[in-house]
Amino acid sequence: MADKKKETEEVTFTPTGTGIRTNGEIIRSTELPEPTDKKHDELGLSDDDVIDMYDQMYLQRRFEERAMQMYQKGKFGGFLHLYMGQEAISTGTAYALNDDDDIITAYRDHGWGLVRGVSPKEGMAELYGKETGCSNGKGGSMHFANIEEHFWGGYGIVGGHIPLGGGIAFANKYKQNGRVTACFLGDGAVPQGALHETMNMSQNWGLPCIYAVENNGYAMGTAVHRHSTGEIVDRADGFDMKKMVMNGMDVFTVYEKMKEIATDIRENSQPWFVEIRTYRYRGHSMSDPMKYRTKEELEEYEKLDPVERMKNYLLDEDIIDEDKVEEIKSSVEDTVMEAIEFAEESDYPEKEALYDHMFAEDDYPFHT
Ligand SMILES: Cc1ncc(C[n+]2csc(CCOP(=O)(O)OP(=O)(O)O)c2C)c(N)n1
Repeated sequence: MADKKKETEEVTFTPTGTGIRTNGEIIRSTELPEPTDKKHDELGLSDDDVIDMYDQMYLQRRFEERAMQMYQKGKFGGFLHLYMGQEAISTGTAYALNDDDDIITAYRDHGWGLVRGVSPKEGMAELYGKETGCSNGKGGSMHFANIEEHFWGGYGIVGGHIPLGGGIAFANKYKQNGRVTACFLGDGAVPQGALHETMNMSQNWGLPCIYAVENNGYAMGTAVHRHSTGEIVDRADGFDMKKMVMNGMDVFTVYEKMKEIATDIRENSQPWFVEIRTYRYRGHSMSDPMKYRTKEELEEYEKLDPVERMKNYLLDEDIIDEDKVEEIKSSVEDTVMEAIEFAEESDYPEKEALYDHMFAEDDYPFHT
């Protein structure tokens, strides 16, 4: 008779990386590296630049806070993945790259759209499914895009856009136009084969691409340490790719490091793999009760809020005063409220427009 299987005494697949230790210490889902100690002028940024960066970060935050309210009021439906907490990454990157460098990301894309020229009106209308939206109301939250400004959009299939990012980088190299592609993905996309296949060919062909993971601690409700083994950034080693980990709660850090990486890519035409550690304040989408993390953990990260951090920097350095902060906030609020009005007054797309922009060929066989 076969030996009875030995019972396991210890359950080894419980969540790690979240919770509170018995000594009261909070275990963060993601440990943040130190931010840069450089001031804005040492990074080559003017006072106007940093005011503008704050304005942009606050716009991203307020746009989503209002979008969330409108969703809760039932003004629109579908998915709504909020980027709140991660605004330093979109803002720092967009300011570090050239305007014609290409950016592509997954479905948590509102901040990326706004920083790459999707107007709040076009963004809000897209959430509402209206024809005036940036994707004519047919994409919604997951499909913000602005190809004129080299933002190739949000994609809903986890990892599905990564080969597209590699393809854009391939095209740029082929055309020798000096452009860098920044392909952003969530930590949940790291174990996807598409990333590894793309990294392999990118290193082989020396593609000018940054593969940047926004490690916000969770993939839906699964803590990063439960879905990925080892350090994410070390995935680069298997491909002999250059790598870096950075603090994504500080916009100056993202700006500084992304600029250095883009310069290196332009000089050497070699890809980079980057892990940007951050935190998402809201649930995965709107129906997520967030039971997988403690409120203490959330509060820890709220103390590091990137938008507040930027505001405090501007005040501490006497770049702006409290009155100016209020002026910026109220102007952003007006812009967002106008966007809501615009979205509500816009029309839904016509039925006949259903297949427009879906296929490259006008007479694609399924059109009938
Ligand atoms: C191929 C595929 N598998 C599963 C899903 C369902 N899904 C949607 S989002 C998500 C989690 C992704 O998390 P992460 O990449 O960390 O991004 P985040 O939501 O944290 O920004 C999953 C599993 C999907 N959209 N596509």
